[in-house]
Amino acid sequence: MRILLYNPDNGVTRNFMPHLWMFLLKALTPPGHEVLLIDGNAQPMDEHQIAQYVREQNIGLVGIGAMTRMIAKAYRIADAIRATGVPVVMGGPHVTELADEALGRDGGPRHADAVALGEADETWPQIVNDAVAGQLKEKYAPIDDMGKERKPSLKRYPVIPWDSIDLDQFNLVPKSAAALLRKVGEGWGTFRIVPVESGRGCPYGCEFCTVTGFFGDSIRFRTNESVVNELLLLKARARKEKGQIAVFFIDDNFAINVKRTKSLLRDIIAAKAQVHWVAQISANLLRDEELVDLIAASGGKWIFIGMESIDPANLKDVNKGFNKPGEYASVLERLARRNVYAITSFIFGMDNDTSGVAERTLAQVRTWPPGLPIFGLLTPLPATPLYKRLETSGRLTRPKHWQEFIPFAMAHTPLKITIEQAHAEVKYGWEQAYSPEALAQAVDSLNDQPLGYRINIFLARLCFRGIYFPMMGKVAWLKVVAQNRHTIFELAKEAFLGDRTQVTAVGTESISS
Ligand code: B12
Ligand code: SF4
Repeated sequence: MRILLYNPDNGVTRNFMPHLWMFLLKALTPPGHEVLLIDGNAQPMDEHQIAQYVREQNIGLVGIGAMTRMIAKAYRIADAIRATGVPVVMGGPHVTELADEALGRDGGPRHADAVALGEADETWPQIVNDAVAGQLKEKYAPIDDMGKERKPSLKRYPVIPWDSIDLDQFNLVPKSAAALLRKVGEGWGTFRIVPVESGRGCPYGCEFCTVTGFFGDSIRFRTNESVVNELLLLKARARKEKGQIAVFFIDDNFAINVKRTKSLLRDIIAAKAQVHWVAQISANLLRDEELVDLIAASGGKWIFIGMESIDPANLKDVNKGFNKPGEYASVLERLARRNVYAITSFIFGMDNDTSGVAERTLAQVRTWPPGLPIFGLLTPLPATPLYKRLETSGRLTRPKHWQEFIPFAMAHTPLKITIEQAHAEVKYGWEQAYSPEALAQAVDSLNDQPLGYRINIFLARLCFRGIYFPMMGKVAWLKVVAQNRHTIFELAKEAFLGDRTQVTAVGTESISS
C-alpha cells in the first residue's frame, strides 16, 4: 500500500524544520509499504491539490498530524481526502485531547476515519495492518494487557535513515544559490535543521502546557548510543552532499535529568558527533557550570528558554514558580561566556499583566546578552489545566478558538488589561525587539567578538522577525534589507576590508569536521 503522511502548514514558518512524527512513523511502518511525506510548510497544497495528489499517486491511507493551531486546516484537508474515498487517520496532541471532534461525535462533522491517541509508536503498525485489511477501528490507544495506558519506552528507538531519506523539501538554501554555495568552505549547498529527540516527558506541569498531560510525567530517554549514532548519520549526510546540518533536540526539557544530559553530551564529544544544536532547557537547570561547559563543547549554540514573564506573580499563577526572573540575567551571561545564546520566550496576557508589560520586559531584555526574544499570548489549549480554570470561571471568549484560528489573538479575557491591550503589547514587543535600531544594538553588543558572531546574531534576528512579520515574498525581504541597510553595510565593510580571518563563528564555522 502507498501511505501518505501529511502535516498541514502553519502559515508562518515555511520549511524551517520538518516534523519528527512523520519520519518516526515512516521508520516504524511494517515492511512492504511505500510511505510518502508531505509537509505543507515546505510544499503548500490546498484541498483540491491534495485530493488530486492522493488520486494520482494511488494512495491507500493518509495519516495527518497537527497541533491545535493547524487543526482547522488539517480537517479541511482530511475532508477533501475522504471525499476521494481514501481513509484518513489523524494523530497528535489536538485529536488526542478532542478525539470526538475529529470523529464527528460531538455534534459536528466527521473528519477522520480513525484517531491515534497519544504516542503512536506502538499503535502505528497495527493501524497500517488494519487499513490494509479494510478494518480500521475508530480509536487506537497505547494500552497494556490490563487495559491501562502505556507510554512507549524509547530504549529500542528505530533508526531513522537520515542518510537516504528524501529531504529535498527541507533545504533552507535557495535553489538558485545552492550550486555556488556548495563550493564555499566545507560546503553550503544544503542547510537543514533536523529534529532529533533524546527523551520525552516533563514533570513540571505548567498550567498552559499540554506536555505533562500528553507525554506523562514519567520521563523516558533513548540510549546515548542511539542518539550519537543518529548524529553521526546526519553528519555523514551533510558531508556527502557538501552541505550543513543543525539539530533541534526537540525534548521538552533537554536537561530535565542533568546527570543523564551530561553523560549524553560527553558521549557526543567522545564520538566526535558534534553538530550545531538547539535545545529547550528551563532556566533553573542552567545554573550548573559544568552542564553549560558541556553544552558549548558538544555543539550547543542556541538554548530556547521559556521565560514566560518577568513577574513572579504571573509565574506562580501558571504553576511555573520554578522560573526565577531574578536569575535570568546570570543564566544568559553564563551561556554567553561560552558563546551560546538564548531564544527567550515571553507570554503576555497573563493575569497579573498591566499596561506597559511589553516595555518593562524589553527594558530587561536590553540589559541581557543579545538573543532572540519571542512574544506570544497566553492560549488555553484543550485539556490543559489553564483551559479548565478559565472555562470554570466563565472567562473563555472563544471556547473553540481553533475552529477559526486567528494568529496572535486571545481566546479569553485577562484580569488587568483588555484583550485589545494584550494584542497591542505583543505587537509592541515584536516591533521594538526587531526594529532596525534593536538589530543594530544586538550586533554592536558583540563588538568584542569575531565578525561571524555578529553576522550570526543579525541573520538569526532577521529570520526570527519573520515569525511575527511574515517575509514570504521577495518584496518583503527587500524592504527589510533596506530598513537594515546601515547594519548590513557595516558588517559587509568589515568582512571585505577588515580582518577576514575572524569570520569563524556560530553560523559560519564548519559543523562537518
Ligand atoms: C519541536 C516543537 C515545535 C517546533 C516546530 C515544530 C516542528 N517542526 O517540529 C517549534 C519550536 C517551531 C514549535 C513552535 C510552536 N509550538 Co511546538 N512543540 C514542539 C515540541 C517540543 C516537539 C514536537 C515533536 O516533534 N515531538 C516528538 C514527536 C515524536 O511527538 P509528536 O509530534 O506528538 O508525535 C507523536 C504522537 O503525537 C503521534 N502523532 C503525531 N502526529 C501523528 C499523525 C498520525 C497520522 C499518527 C497516527 C500519529 C501521530 O505519534 C507520534 C509518535 O508517538 C512539542 C512538544 C512535544 N514534546 O511534542 C511542542 C508542541 C507540539 N508545540 C506546541 C505549541 C503550542 C507551539 C506553538 C504554538 C507555541 C507558540 N505559542 O508559539 C508554536 C507554533 C509554531 C507554528 N508556527 O506553528 C504545543 C502544541 C499543543 C497543541 N495542543 O497544539 C506542544 C505540544 C508543546 C506544548 N507546550 O504544549 N514547536
Ligand atoms: S517546563 Fe516546559 S515542557 Fe515542562 S511543563 Fe513547563 S512549559 Fe511544559
